[in-house]
Amino acid sequence: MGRFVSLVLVLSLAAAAPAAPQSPSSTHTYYVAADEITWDYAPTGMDQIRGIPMDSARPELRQPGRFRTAVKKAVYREYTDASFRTLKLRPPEWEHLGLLGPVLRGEVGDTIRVVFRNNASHPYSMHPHGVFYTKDSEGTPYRDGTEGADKADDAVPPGGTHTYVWAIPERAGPGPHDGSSVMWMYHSHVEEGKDVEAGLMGPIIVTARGQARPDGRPTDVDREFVVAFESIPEGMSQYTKDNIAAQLPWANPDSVADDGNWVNNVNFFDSMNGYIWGNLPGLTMQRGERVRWYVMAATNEADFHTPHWHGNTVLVHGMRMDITQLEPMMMEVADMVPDDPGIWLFHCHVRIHFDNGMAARYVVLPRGDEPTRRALIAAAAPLEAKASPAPALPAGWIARPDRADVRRDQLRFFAMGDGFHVSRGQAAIYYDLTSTARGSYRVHASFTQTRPSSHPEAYGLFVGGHDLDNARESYLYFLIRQDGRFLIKQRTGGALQTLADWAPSAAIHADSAGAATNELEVQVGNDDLRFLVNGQQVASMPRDARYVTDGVAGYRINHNLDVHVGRLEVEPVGVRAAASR
Ligand SMILES: [Cu+2]
Repeated sequence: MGRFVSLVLVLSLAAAAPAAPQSPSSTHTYYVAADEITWDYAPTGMDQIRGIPMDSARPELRQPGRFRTAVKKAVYREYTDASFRTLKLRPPEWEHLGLLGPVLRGEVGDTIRVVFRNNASHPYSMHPHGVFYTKDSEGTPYRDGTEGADKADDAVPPGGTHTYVWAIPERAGPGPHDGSSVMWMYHSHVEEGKDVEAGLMGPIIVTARGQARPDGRPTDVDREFVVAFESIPEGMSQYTKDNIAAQLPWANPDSVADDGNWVNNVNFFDSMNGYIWGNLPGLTMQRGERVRWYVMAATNEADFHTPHWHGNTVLVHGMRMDITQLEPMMMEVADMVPDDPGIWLFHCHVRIHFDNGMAARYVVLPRGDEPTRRALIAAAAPLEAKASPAPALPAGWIARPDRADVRRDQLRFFAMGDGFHVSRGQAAIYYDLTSTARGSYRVHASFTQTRPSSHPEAYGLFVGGHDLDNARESYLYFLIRQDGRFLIKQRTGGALQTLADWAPSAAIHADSAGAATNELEVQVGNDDLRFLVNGQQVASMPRDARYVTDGVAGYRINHNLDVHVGRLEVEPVGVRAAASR
């Protein structure tokens, strides 16, 4: 590093999980609505298991009477408060829940309180398994000798609201042969079958007393996944008639019976969390982590499943397995400590289900083997990146698109592995206000472009950012692109000043296939600014007052790119420089 002396201070900007503080015997309040949505079982349009377009992969999807993969459904969605105006964005680690409702959780001794709003067109409810409920919080209409307020929970009418209160006594928590946590499901139970097939199902995770971290994860678990194996007959949902009317205009919705009809028979979607053929995103973990899988099955006579993990084994009730079993509405917990890095199949082993797309992939990243990590992340990226809906930004991160009319959901920047992934989207800068640097410092990060962009688009670092939330925004940026060229510019308000126009450099790893990794670094020294790619200096300029370098550092990624970025590291250098400012 020449005269630069690295201090031990390294700002590692990991994606911290949002923390929900848990005090002794707390009540956890959730605002959950039943919302009608269009759900796509294959949002990437691909059979991701074989890597071919869904149309050519699955000709049976075009047979008469078959719905497209996007159909009307109802799902449980979490809102920020009782106004039910703002959806609570799912953190990246729960993006894989897909069709499932939010994770409701607590420790033994706590209470879960759910304010439920029915935004749908049918009466729905929330019926929990396992936890303690009184008759006004059971969510099921039947002749149980109750009346009045004790019936308000049974079937919440469209537009109605009901608050369910579920206590978590010892008998709702882990038993003698369980680990530190167990999962229960919740689902709508007005017309139980049709409601569940419509999509209304979700998980409750109960952790033993005193064994949950602030974010709810058990203290002896590093990563949790919830996967529901659901053979969903779209011919037996609350929305069958709507989907026939929308998709099969030649059929008469009213003449189609609910059971055993042709629409039912051809429209089974054998899904995992509502995804078929490997479209389930986000099952990524590190070698050696303590991973807890919670699996469950849906409600109908086809819901007999045998979840099978390739590549690694699990412990179920203390017994070693690589496959477990589920009967309708059953729940199991499987603990894995993956020792075998790779992209692995995770599927139902019941042949008719596997043949019909009940398959996903999970990724085990090695520790320390950087080339293999990057290769795995790149191979898994096209799937992760096109997951639907758009994942939330990692905690603490801010995106500023160049254009004011770009919506948040047009940007995809999310935690992946130990860095971040940016895909498609619009040109933007991404930053975390904690990565502010002053004086003399170096900023660096690795960038892996995972596939070519149709026209060379640029990505890289920015430094000296200030006023990033208003029209006076200013920052200095250093970008590269897939044709092996680099650029240095400064943005001040609306004005752009070119400091070094696009020029080729042999230091840049350029690959005609568009998949290359480059380490970019900006060094702000006492007297000059230096710009390095893969450790080689490609440009330098005197440090003077025209270039503002004190401020926020971050990433700049232009549009139509798919780039994995490593952690941004900001290191102060040179004690003399720091002291002089
Ligand atoms: Cu199955």
